[in-house]
Amino acid sequence: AWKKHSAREFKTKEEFENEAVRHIETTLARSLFNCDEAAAYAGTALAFRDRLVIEWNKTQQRQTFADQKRVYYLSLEFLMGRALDNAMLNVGLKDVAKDGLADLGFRMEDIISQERDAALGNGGLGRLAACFLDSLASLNYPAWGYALRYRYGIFKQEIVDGYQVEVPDYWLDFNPWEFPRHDVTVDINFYGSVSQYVDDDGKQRSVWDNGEIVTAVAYDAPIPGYGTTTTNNLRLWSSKASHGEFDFTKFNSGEYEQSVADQQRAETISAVLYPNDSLERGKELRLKQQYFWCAASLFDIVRRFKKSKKPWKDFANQVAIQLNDTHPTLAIPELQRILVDLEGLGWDEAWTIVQATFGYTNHTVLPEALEKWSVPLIQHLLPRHLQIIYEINSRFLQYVEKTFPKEKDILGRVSIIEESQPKMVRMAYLAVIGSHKVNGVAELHSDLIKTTIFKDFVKIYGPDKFTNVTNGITPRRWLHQANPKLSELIASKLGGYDYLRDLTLLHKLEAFVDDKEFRKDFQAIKYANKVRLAQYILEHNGVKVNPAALFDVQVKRIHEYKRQQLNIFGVIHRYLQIKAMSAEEKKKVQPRVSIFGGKAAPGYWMAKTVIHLVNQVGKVINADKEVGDLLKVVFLEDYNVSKAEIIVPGSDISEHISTAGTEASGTSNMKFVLNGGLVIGTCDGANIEITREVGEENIFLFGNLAEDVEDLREAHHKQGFELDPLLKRVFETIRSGTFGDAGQFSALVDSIVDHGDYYLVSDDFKSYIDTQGLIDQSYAKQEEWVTKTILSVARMGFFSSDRCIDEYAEMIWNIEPLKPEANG
Ligand code: 26Q
Repeated sequence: AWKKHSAREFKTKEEFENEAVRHIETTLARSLFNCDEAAAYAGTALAFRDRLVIEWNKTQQRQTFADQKRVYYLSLEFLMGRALDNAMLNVGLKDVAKDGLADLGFRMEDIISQERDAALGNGGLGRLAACFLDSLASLNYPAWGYALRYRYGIFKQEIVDGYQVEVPDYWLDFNPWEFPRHDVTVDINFYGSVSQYVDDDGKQRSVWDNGEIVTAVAYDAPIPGYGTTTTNNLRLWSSKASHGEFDFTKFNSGEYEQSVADQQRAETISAVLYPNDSLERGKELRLKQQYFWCAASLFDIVRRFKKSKKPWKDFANQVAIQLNDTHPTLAIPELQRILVDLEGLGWDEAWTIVQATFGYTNHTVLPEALEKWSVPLIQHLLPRHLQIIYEINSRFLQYVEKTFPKEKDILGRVSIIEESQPKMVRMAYLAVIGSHKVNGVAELHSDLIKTTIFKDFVKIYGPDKFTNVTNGITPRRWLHQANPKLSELIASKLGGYDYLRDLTLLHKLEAFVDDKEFRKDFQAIKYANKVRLAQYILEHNGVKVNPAALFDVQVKRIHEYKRQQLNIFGVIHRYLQIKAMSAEEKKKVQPRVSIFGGKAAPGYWMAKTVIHLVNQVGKVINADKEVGDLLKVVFLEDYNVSKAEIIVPGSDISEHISTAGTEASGTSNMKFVLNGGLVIGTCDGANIEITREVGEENIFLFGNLAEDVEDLREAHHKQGFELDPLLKRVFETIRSGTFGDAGQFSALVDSIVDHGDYYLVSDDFKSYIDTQGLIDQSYAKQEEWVTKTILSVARMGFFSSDRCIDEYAEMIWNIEPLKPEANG
């Protein structure tokens, strides 16, 4: 008889050492003689992995037997970062491992940094999905994530001569956190044709076949919760040639190359994450990725449902599927196809199930970022789905016509098909029509989608279909893991770590705002985190910065709408001011370090120009003896999750300065404030709600409001506009060649001077500069500053992704937690 399991539940450092060593010697077949940091990492990871696996199996079994509704989070991106630290903190044995590693001669930080980031995402949307997984598990919701197992994550960024260079991120050499499930496969069809026939009951039916088949193989990763044994599943699909496809006749008859080429073509589907976070239209491979992933995930979900032997009418009581942006929208026609073509349900019966199953989260209002696919491309790749999309559209338009008979233009406006040349499928409209709820990610954003891109749909469906769920972040990674000293200090005041599971408890910190000891400790922790960041900057940029200076950070994807150009123009302005000062005046200047980081999409020239300018400006300013420590400018290479964990706690002020109305939410703003930093920001995205929570005296807001943006842009075009005089001086400096050949930066300057300044850099410049001045003054009054930061931390409870997940569970998914038994 099989023993139930052989759990190796180490509790002491000796037991941990035994487990780690056993793994190094047997699982890895390595001698302890040459146990380097990589081996120590592997041994530690495998020891903790064993702990997760046991709870993972129990959780999955419990969820299967519980027979209650599950949520499936479909996201093409999960920006997970590293897993070991998270696993150790969740299991609750990080200190034990630390002591054990010390016995073996290793430092915990060195071992943790051996792990490569799982960088399966671009930025905010992908990291949000990762925070959601953490909260879903921590709150005991039965939930799965589904995505692709990209062989290459987001590229690694190198800065060479001030320019971004992209290097492939092959991350799978050693990944102890994934479990291949070679027995869990799904065959996915592409291309081919549709034929109609009449079935035995006289019903008209469609079949899609004669296409090309690619096999999806499941790879699973455990997602442990904090303070619970619930361990959920993240399932990633990898593509490979199907057995039917890999043609052995070809193989044997000497067409070896062709047969290997076919195999490689199949594997290409899951090869690489697309590095654009604003759309690059029309790439067939991207559409193939989307369908491959949606079809494999839905097959898996339906297969699981069918095992329960429940009738189809129960499907949406068992299954909630959340669409993270429009990337998984093909799941809608795919489920309709499964129900109608394969399971024989009637159209209306199936459609009711589809709508009740899906929820759609929108992350942008920028028109250029709304996904569209050409009708000929879908026709070619997914002929049956195109028919289904047309049928969905025609029934929808009939309804609209009946309901609004007097409105002639509405049909063209809301049609899923854009009547362009070629015709395009508007994925966001399909997602709205196929879901029962649509949500934006911050209040302003949710209001904006209702009055702009989805205005007609609010009229058609009523306002209740549209809702808001303001984004959040997991306090486990973004406070406890990234800033253990602050987490510990807070716990010492609040009587333990309960606040990590209920972040609203942070409000109790307000009582300590005047506590001298606490203030001193709080300040010392910020200083220590700045020292650590300064060391990092010295090591990686060769620039020595003073930890006592004000650290001003802007780290995020590089985008014109996020306005890193506004920041660097502001830095140049500051430089010009310092250069014009007498020695006496210089003494009054608040020293600053301007820290930039972020990747540009490889084909986004304007973004790459911004990176180049930042580097050139840094080169000039950092070498200028007249400036010295008063101003330093650094660009941190290859910004990613694990680097954010060092950068975020080391910031005094961070910049969230998008043109009002363009940043759906932003989530790093929340991370910075939670770590005792303040924000300079526009009235955009979640900045508005952060202001409401922390109080407007604790945030530095500036710039035009969203409601004025349209008028300003129109005025630019009709009347032209007067360039802000301070900005003009900045441009003259750039044009004079101070930062190298001015021609290199002309596109950037011209987009403002000659092409209408779409992102309102000039309109907001004065207000930005003035606000930076206020920040200098406020920072100089350290006691006032510390009060602001403590009160802000105390008021950040709302921005936990736990609150966010509870809102989704209640308003959109209608699911309940499934707690492990008390002894489980
Ligand atoms: C789509 C089609 C083809 C290729 C790429 C894409 C693509 C990929 C990623 C489009 C967009 C993205 C990512 C978008 C994103 O990160 N949006 C951010 O989402 C955050 C979480 O809600 C918000 O906080 C940010 O405001 C929003 O910009």
